[in-house]
Amino acid sequence: MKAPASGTRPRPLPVRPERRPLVMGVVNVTPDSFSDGGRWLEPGAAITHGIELLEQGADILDIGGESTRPGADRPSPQEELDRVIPVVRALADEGAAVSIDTMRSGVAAAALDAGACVVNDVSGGLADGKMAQTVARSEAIFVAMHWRGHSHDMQSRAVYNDVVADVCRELEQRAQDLLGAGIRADRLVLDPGLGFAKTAAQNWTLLHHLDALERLRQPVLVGASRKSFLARIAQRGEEPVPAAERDLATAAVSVVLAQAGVWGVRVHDVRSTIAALDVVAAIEECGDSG
Ligand code: PMM
Repeated sequence: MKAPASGTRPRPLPVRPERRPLVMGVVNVTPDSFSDGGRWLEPGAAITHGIELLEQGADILDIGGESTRPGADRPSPQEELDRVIPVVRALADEGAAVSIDTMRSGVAAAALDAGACVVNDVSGGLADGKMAQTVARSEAIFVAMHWRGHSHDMQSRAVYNDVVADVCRELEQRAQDLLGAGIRADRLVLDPGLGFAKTAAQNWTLLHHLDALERLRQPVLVGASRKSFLARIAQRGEEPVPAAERDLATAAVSVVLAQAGVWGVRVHDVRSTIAALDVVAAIEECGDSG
């Protein structure tokens, strides 16, 4: 008898552990992502990498086939499908909670069918008018990120009166539209979109005011990992710290995010963030025992 397609199996949704955020490990199946472009472009390499991240403690694997670094060109829909679907299917079949990082409803639908249980859309559904209904028809969690436009000109949109108030207002509007389109409130996660139409100073300001995001009353996911605003942390000399060497700074941000009570953190190096989150959990636990 033929095995059922992955998408027809019941898939438990990731639930935040009591003492730490969920850890979403990044698997970029792209030639050009800013921190790891090309390393996991072959499906076999991406699958092996995903399994390594699971072994390191990732709760969710976020599979993406389109680089969103400033100035990046978009792959065709078929190219994106060809990159991500074999990887989604293989990792879902391994039992992983798989997230598909896409702005295209067709890619989201194919990934859900292949076993994904989270749709992570950096445009929050704005780039494709069919995204909200596609996700609403499924049982999946939808991560809606704050977004002001595609990568080629997004940095010109980093203009705010008050970055915290403006991002919160725009995210709140997005949440209302998505809930109106049928996405369930208990399946909607919001993300401030660090680095997307934001300067380094604006990213730091958002991290300083995480309480404002928590007031939106939806779970919050934050992706700070290896982003260029971390390039000055631990810099010695003239050269900014290269992307692959920003994991300690990323883990420090994960601590701050955990202390703010976020739902999830999206990181490339799972090991260092898990160690950092274990420290936060151990301190909280000892508070309980007096
Ligand atoms: N950042 C990137 C890609 N996808 N998704 C969410 N929800 N939040 C983010 O901050 C985010 C994302 C860009 O980083 P990458 O190119 O290293 O994946």
